[in-house]
Amino acid sequence: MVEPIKMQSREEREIAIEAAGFNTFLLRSEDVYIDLLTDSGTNAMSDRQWAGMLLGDEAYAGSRNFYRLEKTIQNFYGYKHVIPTHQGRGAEHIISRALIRQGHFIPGNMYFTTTRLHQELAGGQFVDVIIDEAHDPTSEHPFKGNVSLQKLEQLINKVGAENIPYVSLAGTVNMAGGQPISMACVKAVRELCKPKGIRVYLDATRMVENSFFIQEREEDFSDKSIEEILKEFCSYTDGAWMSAKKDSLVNIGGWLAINDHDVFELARNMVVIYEGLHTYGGLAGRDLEALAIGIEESVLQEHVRSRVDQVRYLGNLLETWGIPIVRPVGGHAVYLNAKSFFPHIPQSEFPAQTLAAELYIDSGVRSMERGVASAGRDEKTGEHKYPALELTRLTIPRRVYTQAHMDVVAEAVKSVWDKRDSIRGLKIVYEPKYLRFFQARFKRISSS
Ligand code: P70
Repeated sequence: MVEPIKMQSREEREIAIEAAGFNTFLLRSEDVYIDLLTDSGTNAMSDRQWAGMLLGDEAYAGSRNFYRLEKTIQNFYGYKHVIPTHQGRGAEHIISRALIRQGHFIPGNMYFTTTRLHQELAGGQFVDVIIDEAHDPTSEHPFKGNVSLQKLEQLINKVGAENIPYVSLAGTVNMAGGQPISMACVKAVRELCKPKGIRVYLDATRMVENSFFIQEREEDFSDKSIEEILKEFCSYTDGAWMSAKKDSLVNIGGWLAINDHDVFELARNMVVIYEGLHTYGGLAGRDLEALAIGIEESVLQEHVRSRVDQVRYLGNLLETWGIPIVRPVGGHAVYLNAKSFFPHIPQSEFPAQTLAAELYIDSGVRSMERGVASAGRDEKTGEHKYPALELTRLTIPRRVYTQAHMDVVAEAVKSVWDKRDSIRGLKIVYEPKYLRFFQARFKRISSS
């Protein structure tokens, strides 16, 4: 799909960002020139996917498209049972409610906002067991998404295996900068957990891109296909939830896949309360069809390589100009290190939020904060949680932008970089209780 984009004046953008409370989530899409807010649901569908949309079987129950999707997920991801959901968080909700009880602990390779919230709402507490290198934007570790087995083992010894319903693993860890987890690591997690009866569940949202990094960086995988690597990785886990809006190249959709029949039955029962019947899960038949086709296209070598290389192209350009980004460049986005970008803005004044707002004002490029605003507040003290990483994410939709767009984006970032010393931070003036970054409003801190 091709869409006309509009370039506005700086004055118009100043007005738009003020009206949006300096929050890029509150901008109108019409006011954006190049939209790098997210790679979620913003991918361009192929001719085959659009053709598939016309083959929607919109029966309430037992749609043909569901059976095709079920088979495709079984083929490519290898899980036994499949439940469609409207998107990723619908699946997170169900798996969390099905397995987590009050007082449970859920270890994982760094939090993700919606995942952690659903785990907490179900009565659990998320515990970060990612390796230390993940919190260091300059570390060149090839698998910064890896779990620290030592941290995981310590937690198990401390709280007891019976209080850990599952380990929550994610492919290309979003909040760490799109960093992959290795095959050796998932195997080791499996070996540690299996004898203790702890399940391993996977956030498969960007597991295809993770598989590409395994192929590129891990010994013994360079001659394996993305498809083979994906399936092997999933085989060390008991199930997965998925936001299909990313890897799978659709505008909407998700799923939950589970090997254990009892857990599957429970989840399949819950889906009818919250999403829809278990053969559509809040999606239309045509959406299920586009998703099944998207999965097949998503694992193609040339597609994944050109996608990840485009992200790296942008990252490399910024690096040649000395602009601080998270190293190595991740799978779906370039993450600007806002702490180094604006050393004069304390974290309490939202450097990453400031950078996202300034980039928009300067050039109309929309990005997303991934720092203190995203981390939220500590339940007990009410204080901001201050994450080590304070990042502004330039997220690249799949099959949408060209290399020329990347050049424009890089120059836009450079332009803010060149005047960074004159930029002041923000204060928060409104915040909702849940996932505040989506709807919070900010004001500029005045110079006096
Ligand atoms: C993004 C989107 C969604 C997402 C994810 C991972 C690793 C689950 C989900 C939820 C959208 C988003 C969500 C929260 C905050 C900001 C942006 N990520 N797991 O842009 O899936 O959105 O389909 O419910 O990245 O990174 P869904």
